[in-house]
Amino acid sequence: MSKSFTLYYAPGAASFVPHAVLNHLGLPHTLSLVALADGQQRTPEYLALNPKGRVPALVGGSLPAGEVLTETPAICRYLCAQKPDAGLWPTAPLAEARLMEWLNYLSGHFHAFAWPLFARPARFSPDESHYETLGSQARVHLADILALIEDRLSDGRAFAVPAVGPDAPSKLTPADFYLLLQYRWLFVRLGWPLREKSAAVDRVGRSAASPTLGASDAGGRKTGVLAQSSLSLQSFVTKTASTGAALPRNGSGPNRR
Ligand SMILES: N[C@@H](CCC(=O)N[C@@H](CS)C(=O)NCC(=O)O)C(=O)O
Repeated sequence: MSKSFTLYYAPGAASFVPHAVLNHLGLPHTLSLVALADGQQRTPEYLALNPKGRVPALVGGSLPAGEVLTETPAICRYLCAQKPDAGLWPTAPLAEARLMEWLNYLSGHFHAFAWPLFARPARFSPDESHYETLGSQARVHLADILALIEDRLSDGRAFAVPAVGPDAPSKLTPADFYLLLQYRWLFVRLGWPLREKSAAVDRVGRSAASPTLGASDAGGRKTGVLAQSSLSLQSFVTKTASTGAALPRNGSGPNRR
């Protein structure tokens, strides 16, 4: 039996994405909680493991002793290489490039820039009186990003990476798990009525929330990655339909900023 990976994670954080990959591929793993709200990511012990002070971080499994892998796209790449036949990481050059295009955009633009502008304004200004302005700018950027993503997905594709020919149809990839997570951030933290306003993102998010993610045990208790990562699929599905909050209007198009 192959050695178990350890994923350092926090509920609802970016670690959801490699966690979903581990689950989907059936790779043996254990989870190690890093309580972000308690500042555990900045303890000397965790910083010794991951000097970036962030989750996710991956150790163990097939990684050589002492290797710590960080950055969501890199971790996903490594995990998918453990089970290439599962096809979660496409090998057709254009499909692979499209996947990297998505992961770069979601992790480098959405997650690293627009989201912290809203969720971590102190990273952008030490002056608290700026936070409200930063928050409204964040909403504009996030609305633009969502509009762009919605536009990309509205050609009816099943998943984020489009079909690149008859031999490479649109298939589930780690980008779909990332989309599902960020979609939920927008819903939970900003209360955006995504189901009505972003039908295509909603459709792809639901496809990614596969039975593996939402698995239950015999007693009906949620056991899948959605439960472990505090992503309740049920509340995700029902609440996205019922909120009445308004989406901010776009600036002047997705590519303006
Ligand atoms: N570029 C990293 C970003 C990871 C990241 O920012 N993780 C957040 C949680 S979503 C975190 O650990 N934040 C802790 C902090 O900022 O103190 C990746 O893609 O994995």
